[in-house]
Amino acid sequence: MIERTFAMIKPDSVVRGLIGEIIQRLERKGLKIVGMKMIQISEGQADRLYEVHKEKPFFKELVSFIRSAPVVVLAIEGESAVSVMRRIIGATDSKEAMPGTVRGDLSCSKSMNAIHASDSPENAKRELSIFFTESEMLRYSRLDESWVC
Ligand SMILES: Nc1nc2c(ncn2[C@@H]2O[C@H](COP(=O)(O)OP(=O)(O)O)[C@@H](O)[C@H]2O)c(=O)[nH]1
Ligand SMILES: [Mg+2]
Repeated sequence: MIERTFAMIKPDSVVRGLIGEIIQRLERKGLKIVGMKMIQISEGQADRLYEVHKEKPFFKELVSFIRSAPVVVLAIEGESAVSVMRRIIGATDSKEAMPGTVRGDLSCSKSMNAIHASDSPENAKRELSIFFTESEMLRYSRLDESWVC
């Protein structure tokens, strides 16, 4: 099923110059970028994105890290996009993330772990709505679209 998901290239990747490398991996897999912007995320947006972690001891650190430099927010569309993106990004902890995944290849720690991606279709919808209006998610066809299934 064609799904939409939310992803965010985190500040550690932005300041290391890895935006292109990460986007390239998603594009090559056949995922379609339907929305993309580079932003400084507000405290309100960070709170909403990470609301499930509000009670965690690392919450404050997480919000301050995510606001420490710009991020790139992405709306991504594709066959089973939610689970495919989670597999591409890899495990949360850089030490456990498999080689070949974004985090396995590029991330340095459990907190500075390169990229975020929604973990369920429900969260994808909720997270997309924090950063994109419906009209900011664009419609177009990729030439290889019919090959991705
Ligand atoms: N500082 C700190 N940040 C953490 C820790 N665990 C998770 N995080 C951060 O919080 C984000 C959200 O955690 P989680 O939903 O469990 O992982 P994800 O869905 O794989 O990104 C992670 O991607 C990390 O950036 C921790 O123990 N310490
Ligand atoms: Mg998560």
